[in-house]
Amino acid sequence: MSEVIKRYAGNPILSAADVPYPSSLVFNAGVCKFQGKYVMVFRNDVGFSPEGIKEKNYTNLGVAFSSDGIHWDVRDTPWDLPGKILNANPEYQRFYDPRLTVIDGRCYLCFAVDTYNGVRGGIAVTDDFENFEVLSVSAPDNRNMVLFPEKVNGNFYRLERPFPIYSTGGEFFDIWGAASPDCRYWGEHKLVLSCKQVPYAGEKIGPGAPPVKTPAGWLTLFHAVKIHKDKTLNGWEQADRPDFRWRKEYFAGIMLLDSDDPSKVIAMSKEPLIQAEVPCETDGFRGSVIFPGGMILEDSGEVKIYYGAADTVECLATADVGDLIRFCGK
Ligand code: BMA
Repeated sequence: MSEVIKRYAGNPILSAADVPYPSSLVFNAGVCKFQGKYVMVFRNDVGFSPEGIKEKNYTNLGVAFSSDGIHWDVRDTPWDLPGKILNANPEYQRFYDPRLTVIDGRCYLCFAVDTYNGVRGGIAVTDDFENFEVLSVSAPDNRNMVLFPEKVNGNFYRLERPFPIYSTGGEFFDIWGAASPDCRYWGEHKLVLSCKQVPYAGEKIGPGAPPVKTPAGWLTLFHAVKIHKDKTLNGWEQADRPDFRWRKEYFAGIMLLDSDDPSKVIAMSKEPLIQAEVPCETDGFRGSVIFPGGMILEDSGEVKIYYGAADTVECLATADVGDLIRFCGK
């Protein structure tokens, strides 16, 4: 593990036991500071247990609030955003992996949505985590969208992860960037980071948390996947199937993108920032999955990093912003 991050001693910071409605897996959350509070929108999967997956399983999005970014109060009911969008368009099936970015005082939610036509990446905007407006939904297949917290050269900017399966012949997927004048119409698509450039993983990568602005550039987390051919990882997803074993290790990586042109990587750590090590990370539905979705830079220079662990719980690690920049190689 990198020496740069410190895991919160009370991890996980949120799990199914904290949720006042049906819940089995709580993970891959987006987190931001909004109107004086920390807000988390988390993925809540229902109907999963080590004894088996129930026929009726589903995913919804939970909302939690906190005054310190560590201890969370989960709102009484899930956010009916998926239900409302579903009523309007039955093509959409399952909403997951939310990311939150505050831009000019409004909170933007990026989400992945499984549809009858493939996985699509959507962006909605909200002021109260009840009402919302969907601004755009990408063509399939695309997910892991994150928005930058301010406009760059007058445009909204996002990172995303398309899945070009036919050209790559496997799970070799890269991080792309795109710009938009209004968050609805997207263009200027550019390759930002190829999975081949990440020495410790090599298979698919994807944007993690919305980037944070620093004097050295945009500090940007991503996830990177190594598919082990020679060993299996702990995971009870399909414990009843002896022919299936979980083999995909997910790391959190970190890089710096150019302040004026975020399609340019100016530094990237050759080592993972977070690798699964402790039991709540190595053991669960899909063990050894570290999936960062939130990063907050405090005035003190402390950076809070929120990550889903083992597709089962939500965890927190902290680091000093200067150490993270140096860790990237700057
Ligand atoms: C990815 C996404 C994430 C998940 C990860 C590991 O493809 O589905 O939601 O955390 O796999 O299972």
